Amino acid sequence: MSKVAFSASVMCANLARLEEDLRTLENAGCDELHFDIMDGTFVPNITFGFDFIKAARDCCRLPCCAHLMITRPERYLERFVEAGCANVTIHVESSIHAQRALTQIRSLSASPGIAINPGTPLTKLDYLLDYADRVLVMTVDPGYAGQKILPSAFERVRILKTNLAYRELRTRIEVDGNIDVENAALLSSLGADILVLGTSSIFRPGDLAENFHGFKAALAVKKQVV
Ligand code: S6P
Ligand code: MG
Repeated sequence: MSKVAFSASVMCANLARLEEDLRTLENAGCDELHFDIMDGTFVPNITFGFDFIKAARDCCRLPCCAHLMITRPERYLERFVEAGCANVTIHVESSIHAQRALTQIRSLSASPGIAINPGTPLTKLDYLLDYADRVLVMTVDPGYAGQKILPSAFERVRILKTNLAYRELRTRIEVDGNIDVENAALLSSLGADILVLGTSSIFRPGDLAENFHGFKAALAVKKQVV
């Protein structure tokens, strides 16, 4: 089983002491930061803008990844890269010309990702996989932290992994939503490469660094039995 990467969901951090939380994550060995960008239209919730990402970027050296849950994301790709995002992920449901948007992200020297909602057939990705470095498989309907995983997530990751292997693509699979130890172990055994860590794993009562190390250790143990 290959090594998984850990992407911390910033919307789940303590925003009143953001700098402290981000430095803690960096020192603990987290791989990247996951920024959920919501516009109140594509999803019912509203979150961060460019200035927030810039401020967070200045607090630590972790790569910043934008998960754009916004309508017509192509309007803002340049702004997110300019704000410091190393990866920009758009939703297949929100962009009519997704291939063009993914190509634009790459031309801006950022890494393109394509996200897909639980209710969208995986076949929608067929002609886009060649243009993305990662596929973000939503394991809950997007909009909020603290939801329960949808059981279809497991089969979707398995099918996607098989499809990528058949096509000899190295596109990474990221999973997002209720990634607790059990789900993380199973999803990574099925092919998930990047785990988004939120309230189900590290952002819970207790010390953030200890929660992170505890999650990693518990996952390593769990992976031996799945
Ligand atoms: C949800 C968003 C996610 C959440 C994260 C929360 O729309 O895309 O990135 O922030 O999944 O994690 P958890 O463990 O609370 O579900
Ligand atoms: Mg997300």
